[in-house]
Amino acid sequence: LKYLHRLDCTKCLHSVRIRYNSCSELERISLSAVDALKILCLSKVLDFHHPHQLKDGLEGFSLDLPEHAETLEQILVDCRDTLKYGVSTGHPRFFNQLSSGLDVIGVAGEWLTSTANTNMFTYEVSPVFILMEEVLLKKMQSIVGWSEDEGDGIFCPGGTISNLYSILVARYRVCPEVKTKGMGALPPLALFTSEHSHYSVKKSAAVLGLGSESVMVVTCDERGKMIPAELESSILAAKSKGLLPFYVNATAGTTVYGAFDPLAAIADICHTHRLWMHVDAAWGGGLLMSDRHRRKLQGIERACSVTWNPHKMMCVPLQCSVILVKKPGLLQECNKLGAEYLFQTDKPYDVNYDTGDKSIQCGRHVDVFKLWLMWKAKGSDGFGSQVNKCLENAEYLYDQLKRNSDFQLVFKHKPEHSNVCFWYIPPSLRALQPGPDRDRRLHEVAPQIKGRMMEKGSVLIGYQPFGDKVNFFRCVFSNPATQPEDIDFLLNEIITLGAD
Ligand code: ABU
Repeated sequence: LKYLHRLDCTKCLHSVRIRYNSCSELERISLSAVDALKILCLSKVLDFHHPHQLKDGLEGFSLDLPEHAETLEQILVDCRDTLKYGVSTGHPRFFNQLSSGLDVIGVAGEWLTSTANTNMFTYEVSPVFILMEEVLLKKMQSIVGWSEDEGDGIFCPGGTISNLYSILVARYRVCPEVKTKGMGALPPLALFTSEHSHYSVKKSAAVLGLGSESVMVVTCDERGKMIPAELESSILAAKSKGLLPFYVNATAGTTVYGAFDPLAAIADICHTHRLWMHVDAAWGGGLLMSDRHRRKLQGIERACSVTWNPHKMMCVPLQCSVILVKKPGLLQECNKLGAEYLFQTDKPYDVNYDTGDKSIQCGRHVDVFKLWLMWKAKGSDGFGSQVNKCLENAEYLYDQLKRNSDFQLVFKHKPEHSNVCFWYIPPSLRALQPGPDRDRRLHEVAPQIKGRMMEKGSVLIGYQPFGDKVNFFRCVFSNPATQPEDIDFLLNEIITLGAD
């Protein structure tokens, strides 16, 4: 290939690059490149409508169910409109959620999974998928750093359920009678997690009958990392109140700041107090795939259990989440009920492969195939490159924000993960002194800009308050299709939409 030509859109920051050998070839390719550019420029992240508008029906799109079958043409229109009025989470300018992107191999995997239309409870009906699950779990356990004879686990519906499993199994370990006798068999328990951890820890404690107040919230540093000395004193305080500490959740990649708790120091404390150490790496687990970034999870190998969501940083289509448990057999012991109609012991094959009784579900969706297929298509190093690309994007945004005084970073450190948190300071607020009045007005900026963004549909980013910090934007990168031009577009869009 001799030459490279770049076509830029005059209205936005999109560009396409064309490789060509001759002038006539450039002319020919340019026409289709212009078309591609137009599609990119015109395609929206979302075409927002309020619930009442969608419920009332829009231009031939009705949610109502008919008495009689619709025509094939109408069915196709229904499909098109379902996507049209939804949100394009695969768009390179969708920065709203930890899971984004659209991997074609993953989509193919999901199609095949639906075609197979089977259930993960027994080898009898899912022989290939059950073995794929075993292979993937082993691979992920070895990446975590567990030895060949350690490790168990199961794919389950999302990080919250994975975290719930970790508490369930940890509780069973300290008091196996809870399975048959219930909460009456338990002393008052205490569990520990950081103030920046995911709300699923408290939710799981509530669901499991421990109560959300049994969760002790440990203070973090300015960067959002759990402070080990605070954990230690929290454990001692709980003991002095007559509670029995049994479980610590450390987070590898917090939801808002993308912080990594100091896993090795937390593991030391868990060892001293004989506590179950869980690592919620739902978001940060993907960094284990990158030679450049996996050191941020140093100490994860000492965990008793790990949550890891490939549907986040590895861009696997939703849903794809695992709970890994270091001690083999514990999951099965904790959850097994041995329903005789399903888990017969006299089947004509090794019934250890009827893994469904490890689960708290009966029917279980096949989430393994798309991940297995993507791993085949990319290799471990392909996932590593994707992760590196997303973190490079975060660093690019961080650098842009640092040099633009219209923006203010929520914490000054370089991002450890792909989360970048910042305020936009509109012209009307720039002269105000820091204080309650400025805070009150700044709190309204992100939601107002986001509302305008949703109406326009050109880009989407999340915001939230945190602790004493008023609403700020959180930009996250998990879509390797995002380019620096998309990040420039985001910042320009915020400036444009927030000009007043
Ligand atoms: N744990 C769910 C992540 C939510 C989010 O995308 O921010």
